[in-house]
Formats: sequence, structure tokens, C-alpha cells
Amino acid sequence: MRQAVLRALDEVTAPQPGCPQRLSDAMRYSVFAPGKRVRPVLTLLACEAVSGTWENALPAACAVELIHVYSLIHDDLPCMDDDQLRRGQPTCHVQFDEATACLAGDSLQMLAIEVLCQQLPAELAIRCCQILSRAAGRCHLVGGQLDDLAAEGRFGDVFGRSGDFPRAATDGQPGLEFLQHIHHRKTGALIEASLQMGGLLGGANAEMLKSLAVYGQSIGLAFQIVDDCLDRESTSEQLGKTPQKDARQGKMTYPSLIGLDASRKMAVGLVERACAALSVFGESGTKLEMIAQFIVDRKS
Ligand code: GRG
Repeated sequence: MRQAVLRALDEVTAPQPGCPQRLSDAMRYSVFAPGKRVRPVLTLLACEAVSGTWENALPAACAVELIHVYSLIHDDLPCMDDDQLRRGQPTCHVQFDEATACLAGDSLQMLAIEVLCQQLPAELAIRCCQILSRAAGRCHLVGGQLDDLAAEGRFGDVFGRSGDFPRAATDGQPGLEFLQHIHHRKTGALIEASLQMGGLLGGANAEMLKSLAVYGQSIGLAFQIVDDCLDRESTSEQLGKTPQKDARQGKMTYPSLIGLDASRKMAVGLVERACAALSVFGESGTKLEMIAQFIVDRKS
């Protein structure tokens, strides 16, 4: 499935008349950096789990990876996380420059929508655009990112001013509930959208879509918790990005709030919840179960 996704991504990012070579190069540099492709594979597996033909979900698989890559490029920018290393290679703005990296991310967002609109039947294209744009928008990916920056203290005492941010009952500081609120949106929403689009394109009924949503929310959070743990435990060679950044930035993470052991246990519990939600698919859910397990076992 990964190979099929890479072939499809190669086609949709092929240089086009009118697209400056530098922009095309920057987009392709980040898209073809060695990522795991978890989200597109989830799209294809969700389609297969509901007895669809997974190849039919390739446009949505490409689209979600394009959005994900844009978010990585923008997250690495100096005004955001200011990182030099991503997927084992220099970040887009280091390899090119800041303006090119911004524009490469912008183009990838629009390309995702273009792929859905051009490659899917109109009705399904609209449904997928709704799912993906919502997950990538102000209340989810982007909003989660802003709150994550706010939690670092970037914008002063926002927690004191906004009713949006649940406070921990005991110390008045943003706590576990707030962290979950961020990550459901910053990490979980795109993972859930990957599955919803795959299910939709495979012909899922409402019950199946609900099960995929529960599965997606659970593995989405587990994914982030494991990401936080790996940031503490791994080397830059293993991760392909700068480790220990969270601690250096004094970032609120699962391990910093509840410790590594409890974080790992929480991730395992979420994966169990995710797998239980797959019962509606019987044997067809086996590969999704394996991906859930991969999410807690992964080393990068
Ligand atoms: C800039 C709007 C905007 C959002 C940025 C991507 C992101 C949101 C932040 C990156 C920091 C981070 C640790 C996010 C949580 C988990 C995550 C998205 C990890 C990266 O995804 P992987 O591990 O990466 O699937 P690969 O490279 O394998 O695709």
C-alpha cells in the first residue's frame, strides 16, 4: 500500500507548466522524505475493512499525506517549532529558505483539495473535502497547533483569559485534560479523517463510520502519547528529528505530566479501546489492529 501511495504522490506532485521549479522541488523534497505514511495507509485499510476496493481510496490517501506534509513543513518553521531536522533530513526551510518552505506548504494544502476534486466522483469529492478541510482547519489541526504554542507560553497568560481552556482542578495550570484537548485536534483529527475518508470511499454504513471514529480517536491520542515518550527516550538517528526538544522547551507533554510509565500504560489502554471498536469488522479489521499495535511499538 505504501508503494501505491508513493506512486500516486509521484503523479500528483509531478512538475506542472506554471509551477516554478523551485516550488515543485521543495514540495517534492518534503513529500518524498522517508515518512512512515501511517495516515494514507489508514485510509486504504479503512476502505478495505468495510469491504471496499482500497485502490479507490488512493486519491484520499494522497490528499491526507499532502496535508500532513504541509503541517510538518510549517511546524518546523522558525516562527513555530524552529527545527532543523525532519524525517532524517534538513527541514524544508533549511534546505531551501523560509519563504519557499511557507509556499511549499501552502501549495500542498491546495493540491490536496485539487486531488480530491479531480480524482473522485463529485459527490464523494465533496464529502471528502468536507472531512479533510474540517480536520485540517481552525478548530482541529490549526487550532490545536495554536493552543500547543499557547501552552508553551508564547502568547502570555492566555489560559487566564479564554474559556476554551480547561484548567486542572488542583493547581490552576493547564493539565492532562487540556493536553488531550490539544492532541485530539492537532494529531487525532487528521488520523480520524484518514479513516473516515477511507470508510466512506469503501461504502461504509453509519455504524462502521462510528467504529472507525472511535478507533481513530483512540489511536490518534495513543500516537501522540508515544510521540512524547519517544522524544524523551530516542536518539536523533532513531527519530529522524531532534530529540528531547519538548523538555528543552519546557513543553507540557504526557511524560512531563504523568511520567513515562503511566504514559506508556495510557497508550496501551487506548490501543485496546481502539481494537475493541473494530469488532464490527470481524476478520476484515485485522490489519487495522496491527497498525494500532505498530503505533505503540514504533521506534520513530
Ligand atoms: C503547522 C498547522 C500546523 C500544524 C502542525 C504536524 C504538527 C502540527 C506538529 C508536529 C509536531 C508533532 C510532534 C505532532 C504530533 C504527532 C505528529 C504529527 C508526528 C509526526 O507524524 P509521523 O510520525 O511523521 O506520522 P512521518 O514523518 O512518519 O510522516
